[in-house]
Amino acid sequence: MTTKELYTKGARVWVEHPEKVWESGKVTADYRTGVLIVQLDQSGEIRQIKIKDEKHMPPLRNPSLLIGQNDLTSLSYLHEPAVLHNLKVRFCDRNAIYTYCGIVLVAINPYYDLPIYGDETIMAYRGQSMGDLDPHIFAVSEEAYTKLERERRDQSIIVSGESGAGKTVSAKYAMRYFAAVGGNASETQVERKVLASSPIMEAIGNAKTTRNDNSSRFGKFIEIHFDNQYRISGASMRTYLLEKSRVVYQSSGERNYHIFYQLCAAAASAFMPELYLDHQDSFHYLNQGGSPYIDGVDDLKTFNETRTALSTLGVTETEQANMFTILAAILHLGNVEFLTNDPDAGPTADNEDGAYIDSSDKHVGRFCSLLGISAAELRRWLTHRRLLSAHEVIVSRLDVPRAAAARDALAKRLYGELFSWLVHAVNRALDTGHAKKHFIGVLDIYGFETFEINSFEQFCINYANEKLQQQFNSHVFKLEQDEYIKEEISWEMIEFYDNQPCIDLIEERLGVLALLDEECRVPQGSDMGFVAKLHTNCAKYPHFMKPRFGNQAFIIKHFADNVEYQAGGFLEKNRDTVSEEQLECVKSATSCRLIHTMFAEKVDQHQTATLPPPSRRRTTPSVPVSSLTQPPRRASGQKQTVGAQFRASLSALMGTLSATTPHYVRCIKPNDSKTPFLFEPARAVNQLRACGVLETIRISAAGFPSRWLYQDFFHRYRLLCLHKEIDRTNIKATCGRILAKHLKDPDKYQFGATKIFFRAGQVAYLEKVRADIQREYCVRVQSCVRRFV
Ligand code: AD9
Ligand code: MG
Repeated sequence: MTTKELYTKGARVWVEHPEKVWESGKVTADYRTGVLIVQLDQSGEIRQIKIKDEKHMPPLRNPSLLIGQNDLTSLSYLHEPAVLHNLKVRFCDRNAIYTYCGIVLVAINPYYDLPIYGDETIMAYRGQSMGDLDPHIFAVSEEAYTKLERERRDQSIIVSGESGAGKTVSAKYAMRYFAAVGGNASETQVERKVLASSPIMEAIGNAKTTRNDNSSRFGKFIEIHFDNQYRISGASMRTYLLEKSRVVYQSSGERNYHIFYQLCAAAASAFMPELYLDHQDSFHYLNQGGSPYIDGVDDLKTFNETRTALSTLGVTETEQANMFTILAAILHLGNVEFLTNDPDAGPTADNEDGAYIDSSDKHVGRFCSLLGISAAELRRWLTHRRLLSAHEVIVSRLDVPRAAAARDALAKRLYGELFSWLVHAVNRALDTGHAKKHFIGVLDIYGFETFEINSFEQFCINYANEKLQQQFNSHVFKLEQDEYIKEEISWEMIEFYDNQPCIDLIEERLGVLALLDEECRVPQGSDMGFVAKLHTNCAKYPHFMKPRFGNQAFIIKHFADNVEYQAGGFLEKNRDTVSEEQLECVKSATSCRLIHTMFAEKVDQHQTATLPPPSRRRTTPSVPVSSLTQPPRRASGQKQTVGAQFRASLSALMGTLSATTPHYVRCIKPNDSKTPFLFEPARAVNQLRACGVLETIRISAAGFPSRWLYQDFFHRYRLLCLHKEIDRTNIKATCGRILAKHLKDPDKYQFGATKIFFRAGQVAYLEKVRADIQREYCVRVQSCVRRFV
């Protein structure tokens, strides 16, 4: 069909709109060259649209038959407005939050508790194939479970989307599905433990942010293991890059990790008075955001749930008490204040910039008495550092900003170690000692992020998303093209948008990560030095850009968006170092055994991710072992930078995922006010663009996005041929006759073994022809009736 034939009077089109993104209209006069006249549906306004290039005509609307379909690939026109409109109709008019987009399940956050997650719904999906029931996270989970059985190949469910889009909720429902269908009701009750791991991880790894009251500040991949009978036999979890900076700093409106507020709420009801806890607002590490409560959340109640979950996972009372001691100690550490001069001696020439702690500071004392360490030693090393020169050891006093930074680094390290230990404890509980035969992995990782100010955390998060997008692209293309091969249609393999060049910019020998590590190694390395190195070495990469102003930032052109990163703090965050002297103090603790276990195990979250699953690490699962008495495992070799560890853990994750059959869930956040069923097109479209859903659709559009079984096609379009052209013994040939008559260009479709494959737009055209024939038929019948009457 030519452009002129498509854009005739009455054709329905989409026109760009600044807020609605797209609005619908009708062509009021047949298209001649250069101008298209459109009347907008809602306002009635007439628009003259200048057409500079016929490749960029306003997109055509799909016939109404196709609107609201379960699967977006059944749309004839697979462009952005069509996708957006279809999702909106389903979401707003039908409260349908799930839609398939080919192999991707799109889930729009309803901010409303729908009655669609009960056990009866689980049972309804059990044993059904994906297309038979409405799209649902349970349908995807069922598909993964049956594929595991049928293909005996490990599966994964990869959940993505921006903050607050519903990833964690979706991941939890998927796990609940597996627990229900794969539970073995044995005394190990591993499925109960799998579910109990969520409240624990949320207590220590989730926090209120401006975007989400329960935002996960780490990534996680949970493997649910199955035995030969496809019953759950155990599980394991890997975590990725916890946002440790939150322990010491929160932006306005945000909170620290939930567990701290839970603990303070418990302390208010006289829980463990020996922790010297007080109202949360009295702690510097908890009050910076100025927003200590969460609507609808009772921190005390959640604290009790956290404790129950800890007990379910076999974390003993002593271990729990030790955990709370460390958490309380961190809060007291945060309240240690540094003064600019010695309150006892008064300012002197050589110490006027130095940091001092007032002798009456009760928080140092509390920190030390909680852990059982020497207060004098700690006081000394909170305000001094040791420098090794060629001939001597110099001890110098820190200035106040440096002392505060060192104190914060210690708090972050303590929390990070506690987090890792808990991950380890969860793994210990989920490891039943049975060898895993198969697994289904559920990945709930932070989505692509871009803020006003983007730092090292955003860089890592976006790098992870680049890797996932690459994995997604290659899989989608592979799957699509495999189907063409299976159906034996003639097909020239197509190239797809490959984001490898962006990954090269980050990973290559002189790429961002390597240059950052190099700058961290040089003695006088600085954030500015790092940016300068980037600007010299990376200009040759097409995905690198220098900002127009300033020299403290760099831009990476990610697949989802261009992001400007401020280099300030990159080095410190990548090094993640703590004063050795302070660490030694902490390690000398006599009242908290968990400290020794934590540091002895030496599993920080990045290393956890690259370690083999616990089932292969430990061999004595039948006797419950307190991790306080577990033998220490020391990491060998030099400390890796955070960037290097993250890179290794992502590479291990990609290796794991590529050995599985993946199932993708893309979560969409439809508005920022958390209003139930409010769909803001501009918000939704940004996410669809960023998470690659439209890209997937474009991939489909390059190929044959619509497909019909021969029988189904014949059923719908038999009107398009004469009675004598129908051969019921050979439906395929009949379909061929219909198509030869109406689609003159043979490139627009292909005959496969069981299906006909159509290029984008063809089904819409056939629908139009069918509607015209029907109308003509009606007119003829009416005139016959009139004549007869
Ligand atoms: V983040 O990247 O961790 O900040 P997530 O994980 O994508 O984010 P989350 O799953 O925590 O978002 O969802 C945010 C909130 O949306 C939840 O606390 C619920 O209040 C709400 N939500 C999400 N999905 C659903 C749902 N299927 N039904 C009802 C939902 N509410
Ligand atoms: Mg989350």
